[in-house]
Amino acid sequence: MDWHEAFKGLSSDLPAAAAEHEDEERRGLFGRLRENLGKAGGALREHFRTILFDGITDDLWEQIEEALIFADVGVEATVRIVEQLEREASEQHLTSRDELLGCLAGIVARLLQPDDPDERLIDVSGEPAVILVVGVNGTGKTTTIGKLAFRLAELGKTPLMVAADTFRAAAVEQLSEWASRVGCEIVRQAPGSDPAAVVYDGIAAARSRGAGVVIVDTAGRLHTQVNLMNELAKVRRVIGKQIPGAPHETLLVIDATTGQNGLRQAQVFAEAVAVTGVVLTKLDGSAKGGIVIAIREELGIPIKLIGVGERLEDLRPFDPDEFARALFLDETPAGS
Ligand SMILES: Nc1nc2c(ncn2[C@@H]2O[C@H](COP(=O)(O)OP(=O)(O)OP(=O)(O)O)[C@@H](O)[C@H]2O)c(=O)[nH]1
Ligand SMILES: [Mg+2]
Repeated sequence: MDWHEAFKGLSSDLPAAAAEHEDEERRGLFGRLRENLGKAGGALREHFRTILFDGITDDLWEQIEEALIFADVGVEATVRIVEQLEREASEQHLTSRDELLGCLAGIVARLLQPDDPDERLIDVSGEPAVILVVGVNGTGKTTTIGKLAFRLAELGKTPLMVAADTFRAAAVEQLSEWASRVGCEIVRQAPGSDPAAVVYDGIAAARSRGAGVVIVDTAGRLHTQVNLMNELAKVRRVIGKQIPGAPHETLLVIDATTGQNGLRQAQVFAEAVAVTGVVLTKLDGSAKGGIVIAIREELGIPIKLIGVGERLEDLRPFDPDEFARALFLDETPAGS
């Protein structure tokens, strides 16, 4: 999936620079993505390598189950996936490792496919559109905002960042740095200010300056910190009062390396602030990647973006087929 297909509400005329970039990406960066994602899939693929695919036995299904649970897929989803695999393997008389893994990748890809294809788009059709970015400390919120603003600017939108993380001393500076790298505006106040007030200013500024997408950075908080979760709900209300229907997106950033804990975070954040999508970061690290399946299966929240590195370019729209292949298969994906 290309970047211009990742958003709802973009002008259909893609700026020339972006078109060129996407073309280059299709040719060159795909390999890099594969390489980065490959690390996420690596642990799981390695695990599969230790399984002896020596005929279809109960032992084989058990080992596949173990591998999926090891990869953070979650027990319920694992059981469903392996049942389906057993069914398809028997119907199609699959026996070899390649056939079974191919089938498994297909099952997982279908499972990750949203019922409505529009569901995984990021809605930037509002004027301005407001994207609220939330999550636990250190998951990659600020970095993701930098990367997202970069893509939006490239696609002809005018992003404006709002530094509503007034809590951590260096947070405003960190976001300002991203804003200057991207070349977009930022609205900020002194550290310690009320985040809701900064957001209020930010939206007013976006309106008066004609910025198309307001991206709001928030302080990291544990899902167990009730006061901070209430603060987030307040920020959300303030946004909604200024622009009915906003925030148009509330993106929850989850660090893929934290495994199943990400599921619990997603649950609590979704209850507090109506999360519209998940950004899964650090898939280039030691993550095992299966948490994507658990979040989708158990919470039904679409995964919208994945972070595969620390550079401006290292954010990708989530593509279920590509992801499933990277998790299970050694092959290079088609089209690269
Ligand atoms: N390898 C890798 N590192 C990432 C990715 N996304 C973010 N990081 C790194 O994770 C660290 C934390 O990122 P931040 O963007 O500051 O995270 P945050 O959620 O804003 O953190 P707080 O504001 O403190 O809650 C930084 O060192 C980032 O470079 C990713 O996709 N891959
Ligand atoms: Mg931050």
